[in-house]
Amino acid sequence: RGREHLSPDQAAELPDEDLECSEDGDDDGPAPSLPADLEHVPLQFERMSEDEMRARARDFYRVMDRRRTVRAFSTDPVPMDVIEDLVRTAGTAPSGAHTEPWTYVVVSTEELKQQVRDIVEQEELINYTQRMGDQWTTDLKPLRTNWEKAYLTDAPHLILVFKQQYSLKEDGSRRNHYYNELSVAIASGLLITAIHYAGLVTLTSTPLNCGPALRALLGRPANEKLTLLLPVGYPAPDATVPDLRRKPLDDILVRL
Ligand code: IYR
Repeated sequence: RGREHLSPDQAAELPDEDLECSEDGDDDGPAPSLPADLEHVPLQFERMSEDEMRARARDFYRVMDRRRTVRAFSTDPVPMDVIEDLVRTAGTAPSGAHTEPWTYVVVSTEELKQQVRDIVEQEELINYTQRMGDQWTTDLKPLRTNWEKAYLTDAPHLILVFKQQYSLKEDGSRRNHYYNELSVAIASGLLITAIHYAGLVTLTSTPLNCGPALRALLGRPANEKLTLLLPVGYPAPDATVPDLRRKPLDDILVRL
């Protein structure tokens, strides 16, 4: 009868027995990926005063407005337990149907960082000279980027962000990861925020055409696709950044 495609109004017109799920689990349609009897518990939430809210909103904006993308890294070490908390923060992001479709691969050894750099530079040389085209490379000129990626070996850690497009259930069937692209993008925003808040810097690099080679190098499965590569560390003492200005509020906010 395909009653799973009925609207609630149409379903309400059916006799009750037509709507009852059979209990035997044989032919009563798909089972949810989360437990069917998942408990709902009281929300832990404390309201703050409007004054406190205002102060915190302003303070956090001031903190985040100092974030800059940095391309020159110090080789100074950063403790791994700090990186672990940054990844924990990324893992607090909302995700489609709570599928948590992300894997964070942290590369911290000189050998592996060099291998990542070799793969990325080999592709970026082709990207800059052949794939990206005149307009794209011209648009990037003011930012002074090029195919050379010293930050990939200078930064103490590289976080490679993989999106899981699906996962495999125990019976081998695929579990759909709804909105995996958007979920990982939201989580990446949290990760970048956490890196900055912890007093470190990063660069949202998107190594074009490097996904399959890096996935193979790092031994990640076929359901995972590389979306971002974030070097994490301190800025080099002589690091510079382009003198960019952010759009004023009235250019990004529409009040209706
Ligand atoms: N992936 C290249 C190119 C690049 C593209 C954009 I759009 C940027 O904002 C910056 C760089 C690279 O990492 O150099």
